[in-house]
Amino acid sequence: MMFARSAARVQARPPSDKPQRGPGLGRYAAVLAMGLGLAGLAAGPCAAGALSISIDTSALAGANGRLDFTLLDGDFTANNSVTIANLTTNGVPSTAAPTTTIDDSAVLGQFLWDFTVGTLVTFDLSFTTDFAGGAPDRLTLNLLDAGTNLTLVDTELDFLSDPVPAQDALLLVDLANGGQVQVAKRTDPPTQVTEVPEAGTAALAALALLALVMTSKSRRAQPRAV
Ligand SMILES: [Ca+2]
Ligand SMILES: [Ca+2]
Repeated sequence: MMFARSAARVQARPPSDKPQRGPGLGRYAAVLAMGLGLAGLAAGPCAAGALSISIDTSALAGANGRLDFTLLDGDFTANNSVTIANLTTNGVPSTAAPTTTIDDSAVLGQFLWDFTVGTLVTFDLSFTTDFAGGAPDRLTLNLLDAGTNLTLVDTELDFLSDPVPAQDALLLVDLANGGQVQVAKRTDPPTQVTEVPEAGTAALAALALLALVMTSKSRRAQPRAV
């Protein structure tokens, strides 16, 4: 009969004016959203030091091209590397491009890849972003004429007076603070460079958005105290 008395005491309690709020989905969603948001902020604009790039080379189709990935040391410390992976084109490559890592241990790291230009080039970059002070190390991507080594594209990314100079770059990545990325916006002939969000970063953002939506719905569904 102990159970019966306990049940009676519970029933005898006056009902609370305040709605009873359990842990609920909303609280977990809020914690998840906060965690994902903080993770995203900590990762910075180039989360995990990785990029996927596509270049529309339609205006140069048929040219004898050379992609020039150059990593120049800016902080006088051997502390960074860049890996180029999944480099493909619908043109005619001179060789299948292997996954290649260049570094700044000899001041300049360089990877050249020749191909008959088609309409599209795509590749993935991953890189470290150590910075010892002074000028950041800089990755520069140029599209050159393989016969003359002169640029095939005039771009606005001309920084000849920078500590680590660049000219007519299609892409620049300064290896500090998570990676400062610049893609060419004004190109002649038109050569659109598109930075595709890294898959992991996009998934993180989608999860954070989903968690925020769940939080909002949960709060709307809860009864309001009067
Ligand atoms: Ca360096
Ligand atoms: Ca220029």
